[in-house]
Amino acid sequence: MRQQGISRRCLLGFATVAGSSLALAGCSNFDFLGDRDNDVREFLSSANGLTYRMQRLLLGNTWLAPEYTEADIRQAQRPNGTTAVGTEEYTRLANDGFSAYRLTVGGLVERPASFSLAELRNMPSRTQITRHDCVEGWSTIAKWAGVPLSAVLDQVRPRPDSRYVVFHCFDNVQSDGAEVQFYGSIDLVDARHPQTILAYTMNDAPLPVANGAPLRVRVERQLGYKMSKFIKSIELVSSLAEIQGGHGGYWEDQGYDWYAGI
Ligand SMILES: Nc1nc2c(c(=O)[nH]1)N[C@H]1C(S)=C(S)[C@@H](COP(=O)(O)O)O[C@H]1N2
Ligand SMILES: [Mo]
Repeated sequence: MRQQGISRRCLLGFATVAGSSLALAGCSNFDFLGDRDNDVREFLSSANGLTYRMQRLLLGNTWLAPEYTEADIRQAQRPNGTTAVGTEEYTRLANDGFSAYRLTVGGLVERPASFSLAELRNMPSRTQITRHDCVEGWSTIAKWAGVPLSAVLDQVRPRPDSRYVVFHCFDNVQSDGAEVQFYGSIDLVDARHPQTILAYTMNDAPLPVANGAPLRVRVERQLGYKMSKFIKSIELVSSLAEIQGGHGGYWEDQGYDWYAGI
């Protein structure tokens, strides 16, 4: 009975604070989150966490982003963020048409593996014409083809304790006056979503360098900054707290929301 009382109070508390940034402190119902992963608990109690939970609650996990037709492609995909990578490592790979490129996938997986572009192209593929929304306020429609991220995950078998997919990228970017490697992350729900692909073509041509060659992720239910370009490796993790600034991505470390649902 006592337990029930607490849970009703917490539910009321939850309804009252929904939409604000008040913490869900003191609710024993949510303590399981603290036991498993402290930063997740902290995240879920933030305003961004509420948006994320509400969207997942109201819309479910399986809805598809709108897809368009060839006729809707009215202009080229506008390159944004990093559009060229000057490192020696990347230049060497690019000069050789990325024939020596290998995507390494590791972290909390049963079978760490690496894949050449040819191997990725021989896996199942998905083509989709979708709208890219940048947080800066512009949108473009483009056609993307690539291997579903879920197919890659099936090969490496994420361990039960993994929660997030982290993309480590080839480009270096400025953060507080220092040079850091661009990175991003999504959860396993988005990672396994049918429209989440590792794209290697754009508008029927090999992915241009400006748009993230040789491989960039498409996460169609979120904003452009969540779609890491120039992917070098993928890491499965249980927590984002130990990676760079601890907020799950370069843009997130600069203050952007981790969940950028559209
Ligand atoms: N590695 C990397 N990925 C990135 C960025 C970046 O600077 N570096 N910019 C992001 C932003 S803000 C946007 S809008 C899209 C731009 O993709 P596009 O160049 O294909 O338009 O890439 C995202 N992914
Ligand atoms: Mo963006």
